[in-house]
Amino acid sequence: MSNTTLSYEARAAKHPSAVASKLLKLMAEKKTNLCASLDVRTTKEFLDLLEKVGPYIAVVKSHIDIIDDFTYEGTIVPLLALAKKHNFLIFEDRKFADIGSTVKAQYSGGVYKIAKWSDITNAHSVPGAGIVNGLEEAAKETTSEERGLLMLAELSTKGSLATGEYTAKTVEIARQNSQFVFGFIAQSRMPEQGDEDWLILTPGVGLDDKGDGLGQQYRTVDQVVSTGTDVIIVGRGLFGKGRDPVAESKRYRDAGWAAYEKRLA
Ligand code: BMP
Repeated sequence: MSNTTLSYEARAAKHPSAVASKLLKLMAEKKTNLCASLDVRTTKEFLDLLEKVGPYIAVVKSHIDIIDDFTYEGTIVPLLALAKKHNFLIFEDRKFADIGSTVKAQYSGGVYKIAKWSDITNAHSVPGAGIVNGLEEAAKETTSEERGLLMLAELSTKGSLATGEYTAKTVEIARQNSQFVFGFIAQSRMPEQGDEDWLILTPGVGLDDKGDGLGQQYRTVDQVVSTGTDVIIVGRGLFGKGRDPVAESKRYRDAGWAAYEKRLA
């Protein structure tokens, strides 16, 4: 049976990655496959939005380096408290892309210390498999908490170069460490061998817009879930100009859940 027709609970029970298992369980319990991408410029906007959408999401995705007034105490400590209160995972969308030794330092150190607080992060495959090893070492040396990595196999943007051979090679890299790497940022299902169960998290999801004038391309919730997406990533569709984040996060949660149930049936 293909993973897309298995329930999140069934996949949680057999997944080799502890982070993936936790996420699948959480989605089943909370009945949501929504990841909110909150790309805002201040800690206050970020936390206020998160307090509103928290009950409806499985994951929050951050770009922590665009927050002007970032501090560990002021931004991360309350973020961790909200994650506990509303039961969601944290995904820092860092898109690492350097040699293993450099990403190791970038993931654990600097101002942001991402490995310390983010359950999930992601990486480009362009440097080859060393990037995964560097990140995994950093996670192990930084924390005893479970950490997971997503590889960027495809992008949502117009003219993306991550296609064909590049995407196929990205899956091969993931395969070399399929515990730490538990899935992909992608627009479609990736090939699975044996017991493999890649989680597919898909950005470029919007119910009202087609694009943003800067290369972003939106597909609907039904389109992405029916083609294999496990988690929908929605940003401006939730909190863009004139939008009510509570109403929109309920709307995307309901659409995401209905599409998932349709896929199971
Ligand atoms: P929005 O829904 O507002 O367009 O935001 C999409 C989010 O997903 C952004 O944070 C962007 O960095 C991220 N993203 C994307 O849009 N396409 C990709 O292929 C990969 C991404 O991480």
